[in-house]
Amino acid sequence: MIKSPLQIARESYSPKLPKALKGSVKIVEGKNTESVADQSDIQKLFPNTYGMPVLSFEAGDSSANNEVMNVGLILSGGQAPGGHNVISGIYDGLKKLNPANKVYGFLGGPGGLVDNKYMELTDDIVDHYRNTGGFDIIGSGRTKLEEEAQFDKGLENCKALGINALVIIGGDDSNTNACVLAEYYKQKNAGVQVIGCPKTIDGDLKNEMIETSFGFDTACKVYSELIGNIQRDANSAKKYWHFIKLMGRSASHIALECALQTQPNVTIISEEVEANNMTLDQVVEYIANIVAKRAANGENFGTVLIPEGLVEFIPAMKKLISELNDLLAHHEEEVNAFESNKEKREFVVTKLSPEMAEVFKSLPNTFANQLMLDRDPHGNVQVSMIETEKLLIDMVKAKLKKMKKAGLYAGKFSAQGHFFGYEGRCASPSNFDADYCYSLGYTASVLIAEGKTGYMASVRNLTASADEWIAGGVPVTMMMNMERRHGAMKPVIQKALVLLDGAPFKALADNREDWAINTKYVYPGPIQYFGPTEVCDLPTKTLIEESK
Ligand code: FBP
Repeated sequence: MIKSPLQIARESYSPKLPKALKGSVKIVEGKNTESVADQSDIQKLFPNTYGMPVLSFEAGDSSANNEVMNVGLILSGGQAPGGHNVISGIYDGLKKLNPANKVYGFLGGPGGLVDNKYMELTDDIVDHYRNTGGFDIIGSGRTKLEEEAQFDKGLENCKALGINALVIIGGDDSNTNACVLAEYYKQKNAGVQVIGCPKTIDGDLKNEMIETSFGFDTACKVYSELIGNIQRDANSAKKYWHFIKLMGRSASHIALECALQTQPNVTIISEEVEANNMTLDQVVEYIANIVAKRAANGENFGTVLIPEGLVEFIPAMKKLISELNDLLAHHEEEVNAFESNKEKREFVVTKLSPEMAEVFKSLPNTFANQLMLDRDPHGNVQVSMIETEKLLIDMVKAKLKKMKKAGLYAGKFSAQGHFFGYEGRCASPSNFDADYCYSLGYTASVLIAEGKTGYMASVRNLTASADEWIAGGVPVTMMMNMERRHGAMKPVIQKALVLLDGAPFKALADNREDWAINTKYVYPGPIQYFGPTEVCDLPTKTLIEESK
């Protein structure tokens, strides 16, 4: 494989570790824990893994197991920068404990465990991937591990390889499944521990003990560089409005972080749209009014950041999507049998409630077609396939036309649409993510050696220097509550949406009127890997605001 000069230089980067992980590690047990909500339900469902204490690591005498251990790794869900460093952290941690320990990677995500597709990781392989982006070392996938038959097959495959522990590197759904698996193996006394690692660029797997998921930092820095570049172009040419949709699934953390980094003219936050019960038309009106105000100052250009999950937070659209999810689950074959989108739409209208049929019919055809696309394996609408940025451009254009007629707008509106998501998911991890991921992986190896199961690796105090980071483990049951999924109440890790009373959102709300009218763009530039720490090692603005 041909490597770029940066890749070659990055190979020798030594990720920074918290000082407690540099030598022998002593485990300190905190208080027993409770789930965030629905305590008695969760306790009943997880009798063997509920209530365990939070663990933190200190330098000191270790009680870790030095016997030979074999560990299996699974990368689950969408790619996030730093996954390879989680793997190298686990690998180095385990090899340090005993060079005879073996690490296997299950291929192509959780499905690899069930289908017994794996490879043994060796020095040569791991060295090749250190500090690189992507999940290509073993691949990822979105197969859901939720049925006992899958757990039993996985156990059989682990036993054949002498695997004593699995590490599942994934988002909230994957870690929920990891916890169910941990409970199942513990209840069976199967001798296979399960540890989770918090991954997702979306930033929505976080709580009191997990300050951020890995990959969020790098992905946001990549998008912010691109937004900054676009803003500079907009401010130079002064002729386009750029509507930029940002990945992040339901939560708007990515849009919010990028807004704090680049100070665009408009930032839509889905959670606020929902809280204010806004209609799509009101969102459009909000944007159009800012376009008109800037035009009055002679500025017919600007930037609008749009979270990809927006449509799901507009109450009428949310209701429509939920009806469509049910409908498509029950009539998938019939819908797919139609040749044209027109026929599909006509069929769908007959199955929706009268109210939602009207909403559906009022949508532009391309948008309605996108809402009918296949769901993901978790039954979610694939928001990355919905071109909200184009929908908003068309609607803002139509609104401005009306405003012009009414004498409320005198300007030119020409817009470009963008969608940033895949550009950042496999980027070379920032120093923050390279260090954080390596520390998470190393932490997972300690949890395994200490015989723990049902824990998620946790590294906290992330706005301090890496030396001062606090590593440990958090029982996954602590993050759980009961939620309705596919028509039944299920235990799941509580998803963290943007908090409207949180410091990062307040930092946006306090400044957005100023940023809307006065051009106050910030141009963050590309991620720096070499150079002064105040340029290269900065955490996200979200973490900085939250730690104030
Ligand atoms: P995870 O939740 O699995 O980390 O995935 C994140 C994400 O990038 C979302 O932001 C996006 O909506 C989704 O994956 C797209 O996934 P896919 O490429 O599989 O459609």
